[in-house]
Amino acid sequence: IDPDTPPETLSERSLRAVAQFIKDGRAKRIVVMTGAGISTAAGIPDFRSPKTGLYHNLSRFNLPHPEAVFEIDFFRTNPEPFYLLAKELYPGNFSPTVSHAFIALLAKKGLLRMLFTQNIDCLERAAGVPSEKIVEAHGSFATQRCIECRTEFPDDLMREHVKRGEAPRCIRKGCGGLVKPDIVFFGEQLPEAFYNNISVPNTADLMLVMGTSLLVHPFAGLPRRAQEGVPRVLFNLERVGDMGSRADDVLVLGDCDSGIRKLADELGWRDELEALWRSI
Ligand code: CNA
Repeated sequence: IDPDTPPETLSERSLRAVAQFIKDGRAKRIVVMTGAGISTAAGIPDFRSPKTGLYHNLSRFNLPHPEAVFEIDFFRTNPEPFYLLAKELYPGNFSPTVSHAFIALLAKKGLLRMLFTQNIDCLERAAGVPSEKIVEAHGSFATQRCIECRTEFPDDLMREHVKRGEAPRCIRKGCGGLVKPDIVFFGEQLPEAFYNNISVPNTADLMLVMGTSLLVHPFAGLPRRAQEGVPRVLFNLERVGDMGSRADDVLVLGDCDSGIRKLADELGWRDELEALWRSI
């Protein structure tokens, strides 16, 4: 889009105009979409960032290709790389970022319609976003089950195995199948909650897209569901997907915590945000 194209809804394509839109009470059904980029500041590597991303660092596992660690067929015969990774990523080892806290603040103010996250680190919950407002599109480490007979596996035993970097086996007598956290591997169905809520973005009055490469489908299709004229704001190191192609898109390129703090400043919420973040 020509950067000179005037927006339909915002007064201008800027963070200040987005803040004014919220302050005017015109954004009451905010839909947020997040990816690994909102957790890198917490110390969790993302997938694709050069040098620091997981794909880059998986080379030490001798995988046929980096994505194999999240492929069910590879896992069946070789679960160790996944469990070594799980040991690093396991919830409890990391604290939410100020970007996570901002989403919790939106919920507290009654402005969050829904958060769709691709992350499996549970940091949104840890930040205080109510669970009924979260769609964990790629599942999470919160529960786990046998990949053969689907029998659930106890949380405490799982924690012990992950701590040791060992793959647990099914507890059902005679099964012995491998146990995997309920995170979505390549080629697996997304959770029902994703499909049950897939129309929610169509009803958003403001969309915030944060820290995602928008490369993994079907999640990557969600921002396109916003109605024409609904402002969409991207907080990311780089431009992704079709963000920036609509007249009311605002691109906030850089690290998302800085972008979020700028928005909080424009909203006059900065002190409240920092206090909430500190209290987590
Ligand atoms: P990705 O493909 O690795 O993309 C991350 C995006 O975030 C890239 O566009 C980066 O440029 C950007 N980015 C990185 N750091 C920052 C930052 N500080 N501020 C702003 N932008 C930043 O990750 P996606 O989430 O898009 O890919 C989907 C995969 C990644 C999902 O299936 C996740 O389960 C999976 N994943 C999750 C985690 C986690 O739970 N924290 C970690 C690694 C991978």
